[in-house]
Amino acid sequence: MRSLKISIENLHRNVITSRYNSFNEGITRTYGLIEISLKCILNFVLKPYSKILKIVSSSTMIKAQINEIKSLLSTPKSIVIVPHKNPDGDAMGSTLALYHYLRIYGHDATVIAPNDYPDFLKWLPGNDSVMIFESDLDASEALMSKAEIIFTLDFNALHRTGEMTESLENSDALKIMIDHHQQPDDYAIYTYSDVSMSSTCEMVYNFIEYLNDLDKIDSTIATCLYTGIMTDTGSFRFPSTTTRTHQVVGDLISKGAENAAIHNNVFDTNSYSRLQLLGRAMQNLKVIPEFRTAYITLSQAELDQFNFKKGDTEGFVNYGLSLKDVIFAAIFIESEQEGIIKVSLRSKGTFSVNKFSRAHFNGGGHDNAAGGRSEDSLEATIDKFISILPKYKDELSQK
Ligand SMILES: [Mn+2]
Repeated sequence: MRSLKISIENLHRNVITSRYNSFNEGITRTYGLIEISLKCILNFVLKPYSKILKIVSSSTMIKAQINEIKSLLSTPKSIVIVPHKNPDGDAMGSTLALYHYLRIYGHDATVIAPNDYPDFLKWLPGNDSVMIFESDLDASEALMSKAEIIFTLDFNALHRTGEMTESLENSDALKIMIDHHQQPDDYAIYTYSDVSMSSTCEMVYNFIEYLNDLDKIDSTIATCLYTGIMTDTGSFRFPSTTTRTHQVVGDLISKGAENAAIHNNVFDTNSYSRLQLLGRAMQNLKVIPEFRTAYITLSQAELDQFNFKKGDTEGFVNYGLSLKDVIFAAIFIESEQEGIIKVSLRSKGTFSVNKFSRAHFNGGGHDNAAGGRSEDSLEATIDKFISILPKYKDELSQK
């Protein structure tokens, strides 16, 4: 069984999959019989073992798909590139890197973000070209309706784009997904999904490599990709950081990414009020030693008191995990505007916060980093959280 699992996982890794045979213009979306039957067999055989993809391809098919994408991109197209709602460094880094890459070939490409993102990402090259769906509805809809291709980056299901979901669902554009989150939905013609990847930015690097274009990566693209890999790996310390990640990052530095400056731009731009808010969050930190769990709360009143701006609480949850012996950390942030409690979860080792969030907080993500939400009050949400922990006693007492 073990060898079967390993070979299947190898098969899954680094594959570009497609559900349809699509040709140059993406108009003829006829099912390929061979592909379908292979898909059925593989889905049936793999189901019990597969965590990564429902659809897989053989390596020859990967090549065929790369060639299809290559020919698709060989003439200038109208292209829209979409990150998830509340975009982070990886989402903005990957979409902007792809934007710059596609522009080299004369494509009419635009990044449309579902909503605004924090200031610490606004220095990214190409930032001024980003359209915000929420605040520029008509122009965004116009671009999406004329788009021939839509790339969706760093998310696994269309509803992760919030208000943009319907427009994306209704769009006739050929969709290409590049993402590292678990359990990708089936909406794209081409799905490049790999949950072992550190970041979508590392995958965009691979994607450009598949297209034989590493020499097209200039300092601008390198800067965007470096930013996303750095932020999604917690500055190269999360377990998803591999030898390959460091090789990619090394190459990006040699192509002109200024690593020290990028780190400074992202992490050393705190406002005084953000540090004060961090101080409050640390005072609110609670530890439950029995379950090796730590959690933080921030109420709307506390956010207001410290002049909260989007992105200010980014990374706060990780402080819980920095406690000795703690392997599960959570932060609960009240949002009066959305009428919810935003939940952010982190873990070390094998305890899956993705599963935990899917089961209890309407969310998901990665095994060691996930998000979620609660419609209850802050107090009720905390009560619920604490009451659930005993169910996970065995997993949480792992050493
Ligand atoms: Mn990511």
